[in-house]
Amino acid sequence: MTRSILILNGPNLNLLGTRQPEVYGTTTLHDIEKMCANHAAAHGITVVFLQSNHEGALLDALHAARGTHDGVILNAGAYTHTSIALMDAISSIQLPVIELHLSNIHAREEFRHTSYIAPVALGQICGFGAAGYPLAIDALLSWLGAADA
Ligand code: CA2
Repeated sequence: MTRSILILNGPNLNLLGTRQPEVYGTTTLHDIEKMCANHAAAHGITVVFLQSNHEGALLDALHAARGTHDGVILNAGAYTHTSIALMDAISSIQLPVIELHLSNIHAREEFRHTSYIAPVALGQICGFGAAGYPLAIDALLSWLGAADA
């Protein structure tokens, strides 16, 4: 069966490439979506790319991922640092979730050092800008391959 990965992006990430290029770069979320689609095609897998500014919509997408996708790449944006609800959802869906950030959250303000996602994620990729997305796809595919073996 063709593997399927959900790539979920949280609040304000729709603004990528339009503001704060010194922090987040000039690549837009649409560019990242195309990059992920190309990467997925090269690996013969399916990716579904979603963005929402609403915590509930992100929760619904995580719940729906169970039985639909093999794993999730999640850039939860600022909800990373606040959302116990997202943490609980990740714990409950029994899917591998990679936490992703464009910036190195550990090198930024103290409040960004706390992640409610990290304790329930498979792992975390941060600080590599848009390149982190294909890296996360590779990491997830590698983990899924090892889990199958
Ligand atoms: O580095 C990341 O990917 C973050 O998840 C981005 C979040 C931030 O709250 C996290 O601490 C780290 C913010 C996304 C906001 O993106 C914008 C992009 C352009 C202009 C304004 C906001």
